Amino acid sequence: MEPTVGVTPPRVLTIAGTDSGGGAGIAADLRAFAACGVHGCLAVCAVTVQNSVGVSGVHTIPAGTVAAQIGTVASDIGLQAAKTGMLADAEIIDAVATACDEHGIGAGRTTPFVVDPVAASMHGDPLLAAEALDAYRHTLFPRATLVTPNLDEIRLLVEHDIRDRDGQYAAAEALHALGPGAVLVKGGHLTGDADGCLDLLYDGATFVELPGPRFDTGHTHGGGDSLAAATASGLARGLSLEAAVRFGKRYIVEAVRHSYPLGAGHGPVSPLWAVRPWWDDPA
Ligand code: PXL
Repeated sequence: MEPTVGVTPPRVLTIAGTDSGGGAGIAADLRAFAACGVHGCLAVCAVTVQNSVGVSGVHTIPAGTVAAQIGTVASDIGLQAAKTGMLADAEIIDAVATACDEHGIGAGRTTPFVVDPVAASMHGDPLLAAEALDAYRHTLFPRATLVTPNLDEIRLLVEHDIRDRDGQYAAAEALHALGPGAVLVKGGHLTGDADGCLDLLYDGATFVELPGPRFDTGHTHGGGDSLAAATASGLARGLSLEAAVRFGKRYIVEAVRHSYPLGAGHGPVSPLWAVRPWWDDPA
């Protein structure tokens, strides 16, 4: 018998929804975790019926079952970071907040917590009950180490209609006032910014501009999820917040560069761009 050689990696929990098309949500998160060298755990909040063209059904998981998934993983496996994706409704958000409090997940606690406030799919299909916005503003944001909204989510959360870089700065301040440790205002949806894609990090004291390339692709499904998952992985690996966000940005630039068409609609970013094709090696 041969000895095994595995070493337990850092563990990261995604609290999110499934996408039957395999591009976004938990499918994206778990692949990003694998690509970033961490072990992924999952608390499923909702099952979506979806393909590359749109979302045709949503089935939410009972809030108590979401909380139980978080608790059972945190108490046994232990977590070095957690992130949220599609939480679907206010009852689930409240249950997530309580479970995080009970298990040391959140800003200033042992386990850093990245909140990606998913509200809609790329096609505009709602993934969040409208009345849940207040739960994000008042319950989850104050517990977050980092929040990572896109421009559409920012419009819903703080009513800032961002059109340029100054708008990104103003929105960062408004979002930070809701209480998270830090804010990443993602510029991916700022279509006028033909020169590139600038994300802005703000921790209440310092602004950090994170420039990056913009790619000519409509296939960015799952991009926000992958960025938040990679950033959470960076935190789990012990990086500082700024270093973890840079790690996430470096990862997502390559995932978008390798994005691919799928089905008749929007294809996904490629979360496994870094995986070496071992199957081409001689056996
Ligand atoms: O990319 C945001 C997102 C997150 N989670 C689920 C989704 C989507 C987008 O469609 O379906 C389950």
